[in-house]
Amino acid sequence: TEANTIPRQVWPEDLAARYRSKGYWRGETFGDVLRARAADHPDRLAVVDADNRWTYADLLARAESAAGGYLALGLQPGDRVIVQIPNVAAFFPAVFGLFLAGLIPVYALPAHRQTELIHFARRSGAKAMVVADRHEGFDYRPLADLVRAEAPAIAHVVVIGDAGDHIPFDSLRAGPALPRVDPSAVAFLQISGGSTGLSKLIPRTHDDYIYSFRESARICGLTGDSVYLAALPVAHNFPMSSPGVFGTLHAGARVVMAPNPAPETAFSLIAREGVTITGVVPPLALLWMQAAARTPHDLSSLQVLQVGGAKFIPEAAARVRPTLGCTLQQVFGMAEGLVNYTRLDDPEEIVTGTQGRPISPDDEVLILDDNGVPVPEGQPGHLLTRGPYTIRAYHNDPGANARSFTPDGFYRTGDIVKRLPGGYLVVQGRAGDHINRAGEKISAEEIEDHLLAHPAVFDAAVVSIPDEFLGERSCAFVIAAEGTSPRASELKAFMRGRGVADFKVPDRIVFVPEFQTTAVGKVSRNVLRADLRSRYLKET
Ligand code: J2J
Repeated sequence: TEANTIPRQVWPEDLAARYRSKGYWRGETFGDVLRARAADHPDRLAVVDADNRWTYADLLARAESAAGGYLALGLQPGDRVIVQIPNVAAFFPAVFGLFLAGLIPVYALPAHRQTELIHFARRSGAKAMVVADRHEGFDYRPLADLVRAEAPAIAHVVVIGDAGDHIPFDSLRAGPALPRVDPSAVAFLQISGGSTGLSKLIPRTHDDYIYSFRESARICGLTGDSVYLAALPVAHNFPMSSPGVFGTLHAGARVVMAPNPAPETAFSLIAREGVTITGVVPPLALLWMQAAARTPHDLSSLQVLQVGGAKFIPEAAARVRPTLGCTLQQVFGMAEGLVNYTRLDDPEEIVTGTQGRPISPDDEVLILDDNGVPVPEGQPGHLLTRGPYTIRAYHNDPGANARSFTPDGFYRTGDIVKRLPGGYLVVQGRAGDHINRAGEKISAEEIEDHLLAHPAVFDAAVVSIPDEFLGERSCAFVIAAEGTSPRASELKAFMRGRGVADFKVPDRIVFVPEFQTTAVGKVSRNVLRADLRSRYLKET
């Protein structure tokens, strides 16, 4: 496919008919959801941040203005628009405006830098960007300029706040009628964690994604009185949809945007806004549990703490209720689709010892050995899945599609899991070669390629090493080019200078004289990485 084709996501006709007849896909768009909530209870608070408190009616009005304004710029329904917006209320009018106009957001993380953004721009054929002015000390406007210089198809940069030379978001005004939007069409492109090479683009439809967060909201017990704290960056699939901010708005409840997930910030918002539910990654859960002992803030409104994105060990899981006084919910999900939850009324050993069970009765889960044969219940194997909200293909990436999907449409998650009675899954590990650093997925290959671009690097291999706090850290083994002796700090600075998300810079760099392997002939990178890990990191 060409970068300029409109993203598609297609299920076989029989399955699509089944998902519709079961009521999973209801032919609703994001725009329909917002319009319905604004009609049901216009005056209820929808979104709160440090500067704004917007009702559902406010939110719809702002989104409609934005939608008209985007189209008046000359953008056409189906065009892709990169969105790089941190946790501020304006995220919602910005993206609902795109949805109402039939435009397709491509969600970048606030941590992404020009290397990642240029890749998203080229791969998606994006025509515009919507960014914040500054957030937490970083200015997103010069970054947008860098991206635009390398991806000239980006004709417009819209800025929330002080726009400088760009288009102020607040200047966008409703114009002629908005288009009809097809609920079975792709609504947005989400970014994959990236197991091999660069991040892939994940096309999610209105029908499939709305099903996933509507059902998530039900499983997580959301009502119109719930208050969800977005502590993680909302561009992540977990705080976006499990049930996340969209599940919260679907339930007609209130979203509170935390500018960062530090305990001081989160706890004061929990107390002030009466937050009932939030979601964090395991390292944050550990930090929060520690900080809760000394906080002056009243956390008693908090009913549910969701933990996901990386493995939460049972010992830590058991401490959630004693320290925070709320119910733990484990969440094991992926931006490609499948999401598992422990249920709020599950017994303690399920909640602390498993990563939950799928959302849908129509989530098909296969657990296979290395030869593709199903393993007996309770045995670990490769997790494959398909279902009413799991993608069948990445956008514009035939190579990744051939690797990541079986001919009958199962997604190869790369996770090693075992299944317990009742369909509960326990994550055992991973087959692929990414590093899960505090829930941020880092592709070893992508980092190796960055290091190899340095003239003093002859070869590089990146592996994960266990970390008590982060879960995993990244370690790069480097062979220096002949006659050079680079320092670790120099290579780290080099990577930062290339404009990549800071979490991708290796935590540790170990210089080795050679990559000696016992195998003969061409050695796969996986074997090489495993060998390096066992030779140099046994003691750590
Ligand atoms: C172990 N590994 C986990 C868990 C994800 C909800 C929650 C998380 C994500 C997410 C998400 C894990 N225990 N509880 O999209 O909607 C690892 C697995 C998985 C990969 C997906 C959601 N929860 N993981 O983390 O696309 O390896 O989504 O395949 O970022 O994270 O990463 P991502």
